[in-house]
Amino acid sequence: MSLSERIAALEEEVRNAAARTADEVERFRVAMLGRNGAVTALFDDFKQVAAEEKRALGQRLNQLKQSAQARWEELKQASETGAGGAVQEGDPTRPAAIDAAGSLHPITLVRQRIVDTFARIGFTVSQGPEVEDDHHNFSALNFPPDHPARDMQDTFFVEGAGQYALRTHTSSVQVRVMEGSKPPIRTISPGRVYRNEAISARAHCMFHQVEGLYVDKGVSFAELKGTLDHFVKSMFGPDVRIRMRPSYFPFTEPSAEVDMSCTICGGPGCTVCKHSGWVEIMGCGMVDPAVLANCGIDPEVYSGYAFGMGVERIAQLTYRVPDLRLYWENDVRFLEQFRADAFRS
Ligand code: 2NM
Repeated sequence: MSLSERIAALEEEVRNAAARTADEVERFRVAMLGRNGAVTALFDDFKQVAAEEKRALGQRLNQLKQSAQARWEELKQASETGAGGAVQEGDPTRPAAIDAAGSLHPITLVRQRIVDTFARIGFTVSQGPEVEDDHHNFSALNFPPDHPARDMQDTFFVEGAGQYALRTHTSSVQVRVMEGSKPPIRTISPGRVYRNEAISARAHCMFHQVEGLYVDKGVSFAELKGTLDHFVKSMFGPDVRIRMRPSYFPFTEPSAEVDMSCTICGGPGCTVCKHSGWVEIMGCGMVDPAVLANCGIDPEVYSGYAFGMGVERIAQLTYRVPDLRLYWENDVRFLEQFRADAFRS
């Protein structure tokens, strides 16, 4: 390689030189400008150059030495200030990564799916206050004056405002709908509810409900069952079945608990269904005629069904959430697992 070519090669090397640490900067200096460095070696060889070439090559050689020194200063400064200007990785003009973008909460996602399922079959959506009076939360719903749910132990009462409490269910919204409109009424009320309970893996003092109500002439228990069967299949798939067990609520007669076949084990039994093959998902029943009358609807003319479910419970079965406390701890390792569902249209 001629001296001219070796100068060109070193010019290129100096231009592209990178060094992150002080050690690397020093290695660059030694390799180029040290006593046995590449630039120094060229000065030795320069002595051999023919007289007529000396002027042009000498100039280039001096420039090379100057740019190697300048580059060394640059690298040294960058490594000291941590500016990193010496090392260029990737394209600095590319758009910022959006890895840290948030998404919808699993309770929001599941509540939307529940609401959409009922909206598609003609249910409207009703909302009401979270601070309720005794009439809408208890009395109109047929709770006797001495019912344990009215106890301080179970309900958060608003201090200094005796009859007001945080609603314990969204049935209070449905009382408002029945009082304010005429049948046919077909509505669901999603929302937050509050109960004075110790927080555990299975219970929280605040949770979300979706309650449903259908009032018209001739509404039957068979329609209730068919609607809930459709709902469960649309949420969990066509192979899921439901069953009903007799139960009791103050505001419905007859009343039932609804179980669905366990989606975790598919029947044979697991810890989620406690080896029964069935998991409880909601309560329901025919609206008690006394409740209809309390809300200004003639029970001789109309009948109705109602149901209520906990959104946390439905989400738990959808996503296999092992502990209800996970919903409100805001640990991103939990929350980020729902990103794919949140951005699915
Ligand atoms: C449930 C279970 C059974 C219910 C009753 C009413 C109303 F306002 F019509 F009386 N709304 N929701 C109801 C019935 C709620 O939740 C477990």
